[in-house]
Amino acid sequence: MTTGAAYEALTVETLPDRLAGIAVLAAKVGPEAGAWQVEEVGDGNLNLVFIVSGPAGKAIVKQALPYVRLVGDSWPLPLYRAFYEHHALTRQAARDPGSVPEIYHFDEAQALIVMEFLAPHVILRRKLIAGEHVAGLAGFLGRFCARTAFRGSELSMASGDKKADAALFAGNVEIPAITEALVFTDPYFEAEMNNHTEGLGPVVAELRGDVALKIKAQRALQRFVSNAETMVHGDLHSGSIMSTADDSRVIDPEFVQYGPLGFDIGMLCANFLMAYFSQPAHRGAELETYQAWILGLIDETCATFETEFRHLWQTERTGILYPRTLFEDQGHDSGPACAEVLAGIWRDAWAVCGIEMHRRCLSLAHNADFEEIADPAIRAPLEARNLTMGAALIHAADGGLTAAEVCAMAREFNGKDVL
Ligand code: SR1
Ligand code: MG
Repeated sequence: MTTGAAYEALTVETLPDRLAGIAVLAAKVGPEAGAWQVEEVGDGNLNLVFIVSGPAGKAIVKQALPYVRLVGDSWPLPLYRAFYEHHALTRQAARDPGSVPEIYHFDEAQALIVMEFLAPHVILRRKLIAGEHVAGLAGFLGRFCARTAFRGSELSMASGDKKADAALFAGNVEIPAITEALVFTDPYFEAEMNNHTEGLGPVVAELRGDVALKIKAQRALQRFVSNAETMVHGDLHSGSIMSTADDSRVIDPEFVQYGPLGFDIGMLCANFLMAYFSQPAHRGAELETYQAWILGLIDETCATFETEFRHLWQTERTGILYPRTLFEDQGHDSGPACAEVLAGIWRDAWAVCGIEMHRRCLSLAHNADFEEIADPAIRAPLEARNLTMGAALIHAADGGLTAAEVCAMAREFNGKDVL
């Protein structure tokens, strides 16, 4: 068993010997570590991910590396992110039961988490690229975002508990710093690690020359770093969701921090929009119906979020914010207060949405939806639609945008020849 030993990255060869002493892993996979099969399947930007299989079943071992995997050891990254991921998963499991994989074991020194092997789940982004449908997806994600947002905030939590939690997660510094730079800032100037598809030059120049846009993006960053409203997942894109045809789970909350209530749903909608704009390169005859399904996801995810948030407002508003003593107990309807909180959530969400649409085409770490379009002459015009809609969203975010209006914008930009 590894507990107490100095950190060492696992390999396919060393894993069975090194983890043989973890009783819960042996119980899930089989008692003879020599009979385990190990495969490294990590395709994300940061970590090692192993599937451990044996006669009794399978488990996942996720281990942090001391550097950014995508870049190499020239970019060191603290191992402590596994500690925060473990705490985030624990809280998400409590706030939205069944939404995340079950944790079997956590080893802080080895920065590793042993957790449930999800099968036959695959990364949602792969399904969206392949044109597959996932029943119940929007309901699941809308509820997840609303429950984790509401139940992690002072709308629900006791003030002391929330402050203690915010203090705990405040130690996660370098990982959110990636978001501060890569997501909010780098897209808007020629940052060192940036890259974009050839042919996008005029669109990129226009974005970077739009000072009002930069101010709005920086305003969103200001809210992201200073507005500790709730515990956010912090990286809720379609690569952080695993689905079957009718079941989904959220994974990978290592970018956890306290942040704006609307952050996660904004980032999520951006990833649906990028799936939408990239579809012409991935689909044939089914293009229109599949794109309509993706926009339907946005609509339904946002509607479910609102419904669930309002329900929690009525049934679980036990924190210091907008207390019943101040409203219902005085014979005053708190509905307008809830509407105002929701309006603030959507302002943040749509700004983040536009910014995420920019960073995945301009900064480091693009997404497969566009990257797997091999021909730049096909990719560039689709990314251009995505980039220009992102800018329109950021500009319009303060204006009370609804999900239906966002979907209408997407349809409009989808028909435009921006380049
Ligand atoms: C250097 S890390 C790049 C990206 O990968 C993660 O999944 C986050 O999305 C991060 O922004
Ligand atoms: Mg991740």
